[in-house]
Amino acid sequence: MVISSLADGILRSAEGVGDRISEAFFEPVIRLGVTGLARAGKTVFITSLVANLLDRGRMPGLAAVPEGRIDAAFLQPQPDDTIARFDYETHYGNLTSQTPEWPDSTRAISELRLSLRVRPSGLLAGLQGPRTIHLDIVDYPGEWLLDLALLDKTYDQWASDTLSWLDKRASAQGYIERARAVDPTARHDEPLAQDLAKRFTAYLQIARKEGYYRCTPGRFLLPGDLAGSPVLTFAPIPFVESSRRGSLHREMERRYEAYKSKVVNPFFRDHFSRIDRQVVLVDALGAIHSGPQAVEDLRRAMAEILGAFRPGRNAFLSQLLGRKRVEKILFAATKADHLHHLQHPRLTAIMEALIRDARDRAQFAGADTTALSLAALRATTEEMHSHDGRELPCVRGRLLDSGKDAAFYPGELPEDPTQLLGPAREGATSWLDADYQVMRFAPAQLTLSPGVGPPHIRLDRAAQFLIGDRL
Ligand SMILES: Nc1nc2c(ncn2[C@@H]2O[C@H](COP(=O)(O)OP(=O)(O)OP(=O)(O)O)[C@@H](O)[C@H]2O)c(=O)[nH]1
Ligand SMILES: [Mg+2]
Repeated sequence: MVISSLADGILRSAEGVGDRISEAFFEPVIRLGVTGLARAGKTVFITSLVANLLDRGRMPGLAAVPEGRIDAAFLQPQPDDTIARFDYETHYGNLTSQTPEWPDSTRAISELRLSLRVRPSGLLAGLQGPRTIHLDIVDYPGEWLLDLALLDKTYDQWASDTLSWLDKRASAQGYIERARAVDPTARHDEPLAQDLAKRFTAYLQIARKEGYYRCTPGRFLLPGDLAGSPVLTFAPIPFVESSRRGSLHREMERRYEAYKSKVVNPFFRDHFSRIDRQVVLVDALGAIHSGPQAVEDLRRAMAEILGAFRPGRNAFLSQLLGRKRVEKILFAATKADHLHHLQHPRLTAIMEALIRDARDRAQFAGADTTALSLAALRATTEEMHSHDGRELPCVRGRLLDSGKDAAFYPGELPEDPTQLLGPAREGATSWLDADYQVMRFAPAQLTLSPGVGPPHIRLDRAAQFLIGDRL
C-alpha cells in the first residue's frame, strides 16, 4: 500500500493537514485553484462543481463516475485555518431555492475541502481497497494575478505606464488633470494622498464598468480589510528626476513598494505557490458584448495572467516556486448556455485564440493546458426559430431584469476568431457587421432527483481534465 501510494507520485506530506499521520501519508491532496476576473463565474463554477461531485448523476464525462469507482464524496474541514471557507451551503441554497438567485460578488480568497472515496483502477484494482483523495478548492480573484507584473516595475515605471494608458481614455481625464496638477516634490500631505488614491480608485471602478479588465493594483477594487490602509493609499503621479525624503513622490513610492512586499508577495508565497491544478474562467461572451476594446483588454489581461504560470519570466516567482509547477491549466469560457450548442465550438475557438499568443511564447513550462466552453449552471434550453426564411438557433430562459420567459438569438459568432480579435487589436471602437446581444438570464428553477446535481454544460469534461487522472 505504501509503495503504491508513493509510486503514483502524488504523495504530499508537508501539507500541515491535521495531525493524523495516516492522512498526511496515505491520503493525497489535490489543490485546485479557481480564478477569473470579476464576474467571470467563479462562485457559480465552484458551487456547481461541488454539487455535481457530491451527486454525480450528471457527470458521465468524469471517467471514474461511469467506471463506478467513486464510493462517496463528502465535505470536510479545510486544512488552512486562516482562509475563509467557501460558503458552499449558502450559494447552493440560493441557486436551488424556489426563487433561485445568483450569488453576490465575492471579493477575497476562500477555500473548501471535498474528499472523495475512490477505488483504484487498472492493475491495482484487485489489490487495493478504496482510498480517500482530498480536493482542496481555492477561489481567488484573477486581478491578484495581474499584480504580478507590478513586481518587475519600480514606482516610476508603473506610474508612467499607468498614466500613459489613462491618457488615451476620455473617462480618465479628470484623474489625469488632478495628478498633473500636484507638485510631487512638495512635502507629503496625507489628505492629498488620500484624495489622489480615492480618485484613482474611482477611475478604476469606472474602467471596470466600461469593460476594461486590467484594473490594477488588484486590491484597489477588492480591498477587503486593507481598505483605507497606507498600502492602498497611493496613486500614479508624474515622474520626477529626483525627490527629497518626506516628499509626496517619495511617500507614494514607499507605499507602492509596501503594496508589493506586503500584499502581492504574500499572496504568491502563501497561496499561489501551492496550487497543483488551475482553472481560469473567462467571460468571453461578456467581453464580446462590451465591444472590441474590451476584447483587446481581455486578451492583454489573459497574457498577463498567464505570465504567472510561466515562472521563468519572473525572478521572484522562479525563486519562490523552485521546481514546483502547476501541472494542468484549464481555460474555460463560461456561460456557454447563452449560446445554442451549435455555436459552442466557435466560442471555444475564441477562447483558444485569446490565450494563443501567451501560450505560444512558452508552453507553460510543461503544464498540460486545454480550452473549452462550459456553463457551470445551465439557465436556458435550446430551440430553433424561423426568421426571414432562416432557421436561427436560439436559447430560451427567464430574463433577470424583467422576469419574463423569452427566446433569444444572441447573434452569430464568427467561425474564424481573428474576425473578432483582429479589429480588437487594431483599435476598432465597435463591431462592424455584427451585433451581439447582451443577455442576463436568471437561474432556472430546479427539481433535482436524488443523486443528480444541477444541470451544466461540460462541467464533467472540465473535472475530467483537472482531476480525472488522479482518481
Ligand atoms: N447563464 C449563466 N450565467 C452564469 C453562469 N455562471 C455565472 N453566470 C452569471 O455570471 C454572474 C457572475 O457569476 P459569479 O459566479 O458570481 O462570478 P464570480 O467570478 O464569482 O464574480 P465575483 O465574485 O464578483 O468576482 C452570475 O451572477 C450570473 O449572472 C452560468 O453557468 N450560466
Ligand atoms: Mg464570486
